[in-house]
Amino acid sequence: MIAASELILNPDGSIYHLNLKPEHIARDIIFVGDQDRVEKVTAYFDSIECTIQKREFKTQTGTYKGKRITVISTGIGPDNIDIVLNELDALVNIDFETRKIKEKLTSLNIIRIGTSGSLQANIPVDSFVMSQYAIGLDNMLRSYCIDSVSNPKIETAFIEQTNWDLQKGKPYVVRSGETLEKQFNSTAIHKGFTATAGGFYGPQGRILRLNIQDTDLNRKMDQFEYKGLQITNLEMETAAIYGLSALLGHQAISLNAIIANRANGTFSKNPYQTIDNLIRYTLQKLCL
Ligand code: R1P
Repeated sequence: MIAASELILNPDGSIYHLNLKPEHIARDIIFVGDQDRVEKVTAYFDSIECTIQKREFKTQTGTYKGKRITVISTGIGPDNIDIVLNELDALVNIDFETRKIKEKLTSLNIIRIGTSGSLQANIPVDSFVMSQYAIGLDNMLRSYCIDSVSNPKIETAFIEQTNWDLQKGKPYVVRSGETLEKQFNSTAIHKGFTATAGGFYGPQGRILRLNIQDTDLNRKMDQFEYKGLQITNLEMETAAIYGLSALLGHQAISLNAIIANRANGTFSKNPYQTIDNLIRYTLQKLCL
C-alpha cells in the first residue's frame, strides 16, 4: 500500500498536481508546453468532454474523428515532466482505493508537440523534427534506476567529445517509442537526436549578464557525431519524457516545430503557423 504522503490525492479523489481522476484521461495523450496551446489542438476536435486546470497543467479530453484523445500542458522543463508522467501513470496503473499497483498495467501513447531550436544549418526554421534519440543534460532521470533504458556508449562519446564537466551531472541518452516513431514518420519530418536542457539561458549557452561554464558547448554539440548520429535540436522536455515513459512502460514520441536556428541565428517569421502545421500533422497521423 502506497502511503498518503507518497501518492497524494486531493479531497475529491483526484491526483495532487494534475487534479485529474482516472476517468478523465484517454490512452492517447498529447503533451504541449504552453497551457494556451491546449485549445489550439482541441479546436480541431469533434467534441470536448472535460476541461480541468491546476497551475500550469491544463487538460482537455475529447474526440477527434471519433478517437478519444487527451491534451495536457506540461509547462516548461524536465522537473514538470517528472510530475506529469508519474501522475498520468498513477491514474492508469495504481488503484486509488486500495493504493496498490494494479496487476494488469496499461500502456499510454504520449505525443509531445513542442517548439525547439535547430543546431544544424540544414534543418531550417519552420521545419519539423521527430526525435529518434534524446540526450538529457538535466539530471532529473538520474534519480531513477535507468540502466535498462540508457545508452552508455553514446553518453561516453558525448562526454569525451564535448569535454563535458561532470560537476554538472552526467548526460543520459534515451530512445523514442518505436511503434509511435513508425506511425509519425514521413518524408515531411526530419529524424533527429534532441538535446534536452534543464534551463533556457545558461544551460542552453545563452549569455545575458552571467558568465557560463562552457561558452563553446553549442558548437561542440553541433559537431558531436557517434556512428552517424548528430544532435539536431535543443529544447527542455524530450529526454525526460522518453526516459520516464520507457521506464514506466509507455510509448512516447516527440515532434518539434523548429522556430529558431541557433547555427545561423534565424527565427521563424510566423512560429504560430508552424506550430499549427505540426498540430494538424500530428492529428492526421494519430488517426490513421
Ligand atoms: C522554452 O521557451 C520552452 O519552449 C520549448 C522548450 O522545450 C521549453 O518548454 O517547448 P514548448 O514550446 O513546447 O514549451
